[in-house]
Amino acid sequence: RILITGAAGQLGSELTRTLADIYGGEQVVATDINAKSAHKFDYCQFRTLDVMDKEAIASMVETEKITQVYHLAAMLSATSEKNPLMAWKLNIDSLLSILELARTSGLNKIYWPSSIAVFGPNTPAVNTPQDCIMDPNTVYGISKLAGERWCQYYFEKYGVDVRSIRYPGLIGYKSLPGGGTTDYAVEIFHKALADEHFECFLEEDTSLPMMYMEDAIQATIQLMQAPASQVTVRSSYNLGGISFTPDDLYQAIKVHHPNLSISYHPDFRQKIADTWPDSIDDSIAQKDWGWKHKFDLETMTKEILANLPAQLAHFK
Ligand code: VAH
Repeated sequence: RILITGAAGQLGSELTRTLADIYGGEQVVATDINAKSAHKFDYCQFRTLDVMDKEAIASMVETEKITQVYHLAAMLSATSEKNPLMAWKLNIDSLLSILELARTSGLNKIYWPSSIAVFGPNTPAVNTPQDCIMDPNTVYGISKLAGERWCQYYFEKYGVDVRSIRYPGLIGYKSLPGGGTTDYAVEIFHKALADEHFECFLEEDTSLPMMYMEDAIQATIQLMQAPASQVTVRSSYNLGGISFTPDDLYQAIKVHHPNLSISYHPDFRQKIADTWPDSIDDSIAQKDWGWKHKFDLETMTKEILANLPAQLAHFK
């Protein structure tokens, strides 16, 4: 059976649904620290779980007969800059608890998300390679880089089958914007539907690697279903999709919502975004497990604008 931590988060709320669709709701135990999230998971099992409580994780793995863990609970880049030591503890201590559990109690597969945030100011910014200089200077990026090293260590030293993807900025319509630097690209859609003015916290020409959530979910499933022999990267796979600037996204949305207006007010998140690449080389993921992204800026924009209105009712 599958345990998901941080199931109520941006990635979790969509990945949990896909895992339940594939394996059946009975096989999926969604967990989150926020008990109020329970209503979102009527299609599978839900339990509250604080990933900082390693005993609680261990006993849940035992009682629920868990064989795989998707460990998604984490603090994202912007929030982490406001709580550096808490972010480090949450992001790393919880990962180590789960890697240790996999080592000692034989969980047969672990998934853990990394991020393009592992790259830093001296990383080649265009078509960033799988292996290159990685000098993150954000708390989130430091924690994700350290996490990748721990994943590779537990695979090489103990044979733990842990797999990971360096996600670009993920954009979906099923969760509200959170503490991510790329969440401007979620927020703008909500403003477009309300025909409002969007105050963007990044500069208009800040190009970042981004991906529609459905592509990210498919990549995750493909990686987790690939035979172990095909998984040649045990730190974390580069994954590329589309790269765009806030102005590119604004123009793509404006085609459908001409009343949307925008102004640019860069804040502390601009400094985070400035250290991240413009585009990613994901040729190894393509070769190892047949990765291919489906959505481009136009098709993603259409898909979100078509589905967000009905979803808004769920956010009330
Ligand atoms: C963040 N959405 O902004 C996440 C992601 C590449 C960005 O890691 O923190």
